[in-house]
Amino acid sequence: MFQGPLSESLIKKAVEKGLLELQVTDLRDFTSDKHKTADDSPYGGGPGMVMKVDVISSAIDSLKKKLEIGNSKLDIRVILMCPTGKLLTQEKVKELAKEKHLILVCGHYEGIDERVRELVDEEISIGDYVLTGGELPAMVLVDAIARHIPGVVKEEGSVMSDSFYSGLLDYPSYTKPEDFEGKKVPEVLLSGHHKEIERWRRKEALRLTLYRRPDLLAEADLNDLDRALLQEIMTEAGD
Ligand code: 4FV
Repeated sequence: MFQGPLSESLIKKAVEKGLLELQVTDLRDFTSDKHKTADDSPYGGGPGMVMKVDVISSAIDSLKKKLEIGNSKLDIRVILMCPTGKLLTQEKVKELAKEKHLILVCGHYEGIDERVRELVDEEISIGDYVLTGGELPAMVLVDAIARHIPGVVKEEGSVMSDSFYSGLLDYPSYTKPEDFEGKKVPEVLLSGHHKEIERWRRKEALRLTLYRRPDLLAEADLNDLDRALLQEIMTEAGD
C-alpha cells in the first residue's frame, strides 16, 4: 500500500533530495512459524483477528537496533496509529516534524493485542472512524509531517499560510479566469495593494473560521487587528 502514495510528487522528491528517508518493514519477517502468522483469534472469542504482540515487539526492537548502530543515544519515537489514539492536529504534526526518527506501527484486522500499547511512546488517530488498517493513517501522518521538513515544500510561505498553521482556516484563493460565469474575483485581489490584500485575506480567514470552526477561533491567538476585523464582520453581518 505504501508504494503508491509515498512514491509520488512532493514525498518522492523529498526522498530523492535526501530530506526524508522512508522504510517499510514487513511484520511477517518477524514471525516465527512457517505460515508467517502475524495475527491470531482473540482470547475470549469474538469476531476477527488480532495482531500478535510478540511479532510487533521483535519488529520494533530490530528497527531500533538497526537505527542505533553507532549511535545508541538516538532519539526514536514509536507511534501506534489507532482509532483510540489522540486525534492528530497540525500542532502535533509540527511537534513530530522536529523528531529525527519515527517508527509508525500500523494495526490491521480487528485490532492489535492490548500489550502493544506498552511498546509505543504515543497513540495517534486520524479521525473518529474505523479503517481497514493503520497503513493509510501512517501515510497521512508522513505526508503531513513531510510538509514541515525545510526544503520539501518549495515556498515556505505556503506552509506558513496553511489552514490551522496560524490556528485559523485558510483564506479563499482565486486564479484565472477572472470572471467565471459572472462570478468575478474579488477586486482587492486585482488591486496590487498588498497591505489591502493581506488585510482582506486575514478578514476572510477569520470569517470562515468564525462561521465554520468557532472552536478554532476560541483557541487562536488573535491580535488587535483580528479583533477589529471580527467586529467588522459581525457588524456587516448585523450580528
Ligand atoms: C485508525 C484511525 C483506524 C482500526 C482497526 C485499523 C483501524 C484496524 N488508525 N486512525 N481512525 N485503524 O481506523 O488511526 O486494524
